[in-house]
Amino acid sequence: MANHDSNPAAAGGALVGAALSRPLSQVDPEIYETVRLETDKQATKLVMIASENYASEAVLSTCASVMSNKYAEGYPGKRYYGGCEFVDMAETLAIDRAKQLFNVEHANVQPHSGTQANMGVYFAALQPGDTIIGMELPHGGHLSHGHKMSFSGQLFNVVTYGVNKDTELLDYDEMAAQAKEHKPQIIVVGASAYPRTIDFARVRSIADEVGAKVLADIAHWAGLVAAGVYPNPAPHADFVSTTTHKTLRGPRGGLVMCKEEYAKELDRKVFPGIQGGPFMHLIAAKAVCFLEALSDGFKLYAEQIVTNAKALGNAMAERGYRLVSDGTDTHLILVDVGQAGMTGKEGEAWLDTAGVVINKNTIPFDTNSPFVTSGLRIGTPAVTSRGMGEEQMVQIADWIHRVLESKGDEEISKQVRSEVDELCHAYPIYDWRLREMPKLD
Ligand code: DSN
Repeated sequence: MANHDSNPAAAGGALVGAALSRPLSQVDPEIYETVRLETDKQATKLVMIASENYASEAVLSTCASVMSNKYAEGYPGKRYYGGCEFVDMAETLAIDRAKQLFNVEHANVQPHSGTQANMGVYFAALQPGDTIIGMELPHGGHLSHGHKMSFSGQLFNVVTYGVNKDTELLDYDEMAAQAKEHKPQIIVVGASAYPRTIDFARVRSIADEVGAKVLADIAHWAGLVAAGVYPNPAPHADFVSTTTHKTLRGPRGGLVMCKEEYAKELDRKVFPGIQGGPFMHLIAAKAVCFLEALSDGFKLYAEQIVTNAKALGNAMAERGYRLVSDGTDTHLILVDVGQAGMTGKEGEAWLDTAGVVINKNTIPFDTNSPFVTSGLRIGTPAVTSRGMGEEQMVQIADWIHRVLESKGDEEISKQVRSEVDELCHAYPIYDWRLREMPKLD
């Protein structure tokens, strides 16, 4: 047994040994309080930001595990560090499960985020100055698909496509025309605020006509794809990228997949091209998430996400709101609140006070800036994780309507806030954490 009395550092009260086991509440009461407040908020408000979810306790506890301490630059069996035998096991499990889940030839589980997953693809398939085609941000696209503020818009020549003005559905004819004219090296398809399915076979044939590769970014739909309730682009795309924390309900992180022919180059570009040491705690947690997503229960969960989004959309439409593209096939609805005489910014703030957390979002051809917007993006992944169903979606639509119609009236917001609180208590999540996180004196 080690004799701590003989260790001058331990004897002097230095932060070593058992002193590293002090609880957060003692070590850093200020950060403890932020975690406690965030926990309380997530437990008692309706989280309806379409890109958020509640990861399982198994996923969260893996994120908080000692895997975080380990350096493992390289890939399983080919590391630049000793002592990698257990993280190798975890990463291999994550890779095998990702391949099974999305039916792909190759998976790299190391990207720290979705943007880094996309960066790995661009660097593997493009040279600076090459041309990419991506969806316009106000039409539902993503910054990393070529926005001028992102590296993707700065390093590459970017051409965009959008949705049809009348139908608000992806305009494949425009994509094809742009591809013919600009001869891109990659067509990027994927979106953060597009409520409909994408015809990946059609994108493939547009790409084939001009000799382009296809990158399908399924960050928003990954859980739905895994469960078979959204089309899988894998048979049609050269590369598939995603995050793991949205509908897939895993830890915060990225994942990138490809056909075998690109595997070596893609791996090289992820590490050492754009990243250093992989986050082994998150990779282990991704493995847990993929295992969960392979279960029959997850399929039922994903189906319910879409059923709930449809129910919410119908209930909003019945209350007079216009939905972009007239509905949804996915986990989110995009509500045109400009038509109802308010901005997205106002709606977001009013609803937050009433306990419904959503985000303002541009709608196609929006005349307001991204900081103001005419739309609200509302998603069902997190409330579905709480076990809520169609009945609760109608109730939520009613609350949203009451708050928006009253333009955030204080009394109505207070009333709705208390009703939201009651519903959240009836559908608890992480209540174990609330019990374990008492307010400090
Ligand atoms: N920021 C994410 C979203 O909310 O959709 C996309 O990366």
